Amino acid sequence: MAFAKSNRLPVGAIQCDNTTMSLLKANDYVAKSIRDKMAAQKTLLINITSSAGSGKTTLMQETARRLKDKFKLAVLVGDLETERDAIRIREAGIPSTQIVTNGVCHLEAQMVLQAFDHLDVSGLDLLFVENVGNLVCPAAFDLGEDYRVTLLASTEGDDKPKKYPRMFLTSELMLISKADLLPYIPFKVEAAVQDAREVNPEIECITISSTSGEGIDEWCNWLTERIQQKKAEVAQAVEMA
Ligand SMILES: Nc1nc2c(ncn2[C@@H]2O[C@H](COP(=O)(O)OP(=O)(O)OP(=O)(O)O)[C@@H](O)[C@H]2O)c(=O)[nH]1
Ligand SMILES: [Mg+2]
Repeated sequence: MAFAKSNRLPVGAIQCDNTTMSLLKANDYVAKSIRDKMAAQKTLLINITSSAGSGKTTLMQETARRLKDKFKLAVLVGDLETERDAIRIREAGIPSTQIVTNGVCHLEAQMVLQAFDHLDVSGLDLLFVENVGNLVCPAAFDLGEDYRVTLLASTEGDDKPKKYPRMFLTSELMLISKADLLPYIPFKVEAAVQDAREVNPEIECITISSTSGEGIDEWCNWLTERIQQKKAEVAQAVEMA
């Protein structure tokens, strides 16, 4: 199957019905207002997605520990129930607010916008949104992010990029997580990367472990470059206006 990145839909895909389309259009409208707000304050917004339990919150904790003295960071975190992830992230030393979706399997832009009433996002260099753990529905909802980063844990199997293509098609970076477990399980990094690139030839890939620290410097460098790039781009746009 061929994939087109421009409209974030596989070529030849069946369009959803009108009700779903208007829901997604309304979401895109709110996502644009989030994108404009983040541009105005030069905040990089990253949407972190994955299946449940792939290591998103652990990575947020590790990233907080490494970057909190260099940049102003915060995390909005979505889950069906409980405030557990936000508590874990706050324990790592940065602000975090939990969005409880009450059973909804993804975050929508309106939920993120409403959460800004509970989390001070002014002056942030980087805002992460940790999405609900699910490789399906979160792929369809733009949250106004600059980049979508998807974790694929070694324990999930290397076949997932082709089975859940839309998430990998719409992501700029795939993090192969839990690399410390690779010696014990039949996960082939090259196979996962090849499948992800057949879905999305532009996707970048980094192999990481929050446990051993493998790849975490590369991840933090990737973030640092993009924080600086965003500030430079916004400053240039203001100058030209
Ligand atoms: N071996 C290993 N375990 C990890 C690593 N990162 C996270 N874990 C473990 O994986 C489990 C799930 O980690 P979380 O960070 O809660 O995963 P999550 O993606 O935030 O989960 P949800 O928010 O429920 O979707 C926890 O028991 C972590 O300790 C890693 O790099 N290596
Ligand atoms: Mg989590």
